[in-house]
Amino acid sequence: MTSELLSGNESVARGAWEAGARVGVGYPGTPSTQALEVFARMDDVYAEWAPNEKVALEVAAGVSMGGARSLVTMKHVGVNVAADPLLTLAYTGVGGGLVVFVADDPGMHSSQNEQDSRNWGPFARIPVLEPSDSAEALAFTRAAFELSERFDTPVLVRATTRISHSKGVVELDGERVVPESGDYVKDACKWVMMPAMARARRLAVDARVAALSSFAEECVFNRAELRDPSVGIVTSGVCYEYVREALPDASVFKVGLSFPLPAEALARFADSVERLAVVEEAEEYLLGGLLRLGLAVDRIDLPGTGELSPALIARALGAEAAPVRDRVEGLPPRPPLMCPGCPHRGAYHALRKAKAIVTGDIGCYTLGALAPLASMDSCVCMGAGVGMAHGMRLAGVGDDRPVVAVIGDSTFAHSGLPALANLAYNGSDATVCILDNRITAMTGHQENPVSGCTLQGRPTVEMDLEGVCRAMGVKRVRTLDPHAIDDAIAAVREEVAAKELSVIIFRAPCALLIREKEQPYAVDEDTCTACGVCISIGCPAISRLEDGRARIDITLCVGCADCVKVCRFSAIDLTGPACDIGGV
Ligand SMILES: Cc1ncc(C[n+]2csc(CCOP(=O)(O)OP(=O)(O)O)c2C)c(N)n1
Repeated sequence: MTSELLSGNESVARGAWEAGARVGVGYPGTPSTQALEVFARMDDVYAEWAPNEKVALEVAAGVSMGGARSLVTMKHVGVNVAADPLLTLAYTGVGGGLVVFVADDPGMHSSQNEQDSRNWGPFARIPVLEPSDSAEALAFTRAAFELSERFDTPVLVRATTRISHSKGVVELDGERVVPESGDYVKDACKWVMMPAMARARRLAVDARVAALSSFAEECVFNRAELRDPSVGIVTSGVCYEYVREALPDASVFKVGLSFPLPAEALARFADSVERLAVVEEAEEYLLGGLLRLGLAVDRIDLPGTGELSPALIARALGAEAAPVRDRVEGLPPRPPLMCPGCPHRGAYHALRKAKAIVTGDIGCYTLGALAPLASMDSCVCMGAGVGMAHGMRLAGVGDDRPVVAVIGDSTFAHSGLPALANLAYNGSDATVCILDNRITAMTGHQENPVSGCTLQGRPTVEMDLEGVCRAMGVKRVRTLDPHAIDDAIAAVREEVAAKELSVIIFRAPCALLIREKEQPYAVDEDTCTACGVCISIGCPAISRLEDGRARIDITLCVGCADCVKVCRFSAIDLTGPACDIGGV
């Protein structure tokens, strides 16, 4: 028997592979991304990045209708995007097994909100499996495909950051078994969801939930662990591990199938303990479920947002908390910043010069909201900035200061396309800047429709962004290199003055795609006037000395020369030899 240390994401990939999934499709999003990247490298599978989660799920739905098994991956907010097909696929059911892996982010380490994907279970009426460690991530994912076919339903496997990113020992003795995929059989009553058929399928959904509820009672993924009867804790996911660490003697009901909940097994557990409590992160999903079952739950004082820890749980239940290692004091803060050489910096400098109100979006360029650039005014969800620029103009904003949307290339392909179509269709006069760095940088360099390469490394077409914008009816479309800072400033000024919809495509590769580091720059201390302009572009390689003059750290400088171009006193010049920073 071989065992390996695997992360939860790697285990999900392995579970899908063992279950014979032939296709994996998803859209990147921390903490889920690695699951599909790992799956894509496995033997005998096909995997692709879709431009967004809705398309990913629809591709998988086609695979399923065609009789084969497929894995879909996304982060929690991705399910919002995929919700339209998901809620109706709950009606159609599946052909080949269809498993959606979703990773939530309690504490919002890398997300704009903290929603709990377990709620899709009762909302869509589909089963939700919730692993507590890597070994379960493998086993639950593999089992999810069987459940999907047995109950004719998509199945959600829900992880959180700690499950996705922590490693645990996993036995790798499972073989890959690819089920025979049957021929596609035309069946309009199952696959064509128009009202007459949907009404009938709606009843099938209820029958399925009833069958799943009976199954939940004997499902081995739900487990009552009876120890000290004075307290019984109902928990799931990573919180199970925390509870075991904080209160090793407590009785625990470990929920593995989070929807539907096993009503009778939970009632028996409640009867066997004196005090019933629930431990879960950032949501009251289990608590709500238990209260709806009529169980008397003792509400304990845990934070309603963010991640839990064994210490927090011990304290809330009046137990002795094991000593925890505190943060190391005195470390310098490390605010998130765009990398040295990042092409987004030039675009923001130009926008700031134009005093633009910037409706923003999600990607590395969201960091433009932070000091010293402080040049982005909103960030809601992927694609939102383009529509919001139009809305700001409708509200009458922008007569004295221009309204400009910024959006990255991956985000433009994800959900910027329909938003820009709206601006063209409805005659908006906003300016949209597409920050095209050729890659989905924020989530770790995933390929996307502009990159010219697929997830499995095949060369492919690059989306013609200029052509797409023109085809939508945008007449003013121009492309420039954001490192040409004076041109960028001039272009932004001209386009915002045009009083007509315009698109500026700022195109330069992500600094981390460039393997060769250019010769670094240095500040001439005698010429520097301490004006602070180079500091204001927010390059991590530039810092301010005590007397206000600037200093460049040559180990960080990649020689992009953005600072040289903004310095009005010619105080920055080349220094030292070019050096190789190695691969990225
Ligand atoms: C619906 C949704 N899916 C996925 C994500 C995760 N995510 C955040 S930004 C981003 C894309 C960033 O790429 P791009 O727009 O090219 O900008 P870059 O980071 O390269 O500057 C992704 C996938 C998200 N926040 N929301």
